[in-house]
Amino acid sequence: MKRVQVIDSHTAGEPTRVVIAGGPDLGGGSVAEKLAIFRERHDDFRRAVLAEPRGSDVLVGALLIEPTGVIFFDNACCLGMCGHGAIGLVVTLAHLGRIAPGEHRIETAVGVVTATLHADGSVSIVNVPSHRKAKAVNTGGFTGDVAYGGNWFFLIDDHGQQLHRANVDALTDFAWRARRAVNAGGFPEVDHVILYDGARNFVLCPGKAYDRSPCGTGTSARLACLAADGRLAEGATLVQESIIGSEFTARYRWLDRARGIIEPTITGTAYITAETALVFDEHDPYRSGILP
Ligand code: PYC
Repeated sequence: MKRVQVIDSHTAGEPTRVVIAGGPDLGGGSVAEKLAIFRERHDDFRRAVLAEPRGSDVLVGALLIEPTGVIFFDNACCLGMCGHGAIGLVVTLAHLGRIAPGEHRIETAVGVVTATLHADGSVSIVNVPSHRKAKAVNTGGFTGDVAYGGNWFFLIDDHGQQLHRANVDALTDFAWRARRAVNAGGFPEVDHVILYDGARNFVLCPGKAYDRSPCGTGTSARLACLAADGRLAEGATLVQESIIGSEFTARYRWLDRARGIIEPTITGTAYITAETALVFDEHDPYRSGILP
């Protein structure tokens, strides 16, 4: 029987499963190079760790690349960056006694981010450079901005939907159709959709699960749009609320104002929920997860 050691946490309600031992050998090289090998040769591992019967669609995986690198993945694919997941990783490393309050460098597949573990347990992530690619894209009856914050997003303010938790089925259906429309409309890279109602958002992730947190990379993309439109000043605080009412705070600084590139900082809190070993029995027909 193979065993994989994991620590589960949630950040603002969104779960992260950090694989701390028993992951596949991805050789030497950068995290981006390791991600390419993970994607190509170890998709069964991604599924086995996250899919039913061991996991659920909501879980986001984080494969720890010692000492502080990480590959993020979800029920559908690998993610470039993950804001809530990075906060969960930092709290996990602190829980293991491997890091102390202060600043830490985390290498992700799309660049290095800087995490600060504060004395009160909250975590700030200085994310990868973020920008808006296209404003007011109108496609298939949906209008929104396309922006990058470590992942690609279609951000919609004008949608006529009720952003309440009781309405997640309808929101999921709407956002899924919006994703198809924006992909068909010339933005195949977009795999997340966000709907806004004031401070609150609804985020649909690539595998059709909705983000219980306000989404760190999505909030970074939002900051890039607000900055480009002059709707939020450099250094000012944005409070971003999720569909379940949890919050991140966020701010940005300009990296290149002429090109609309910002450096976002996202702050949130994570809590450990489990320390466990996943067991893979070679006789179990569903050891690699139930395929969709
Ligand atoms: O917090 O960046 C994030 C995120 C991406 C997908 C789920 N959460």
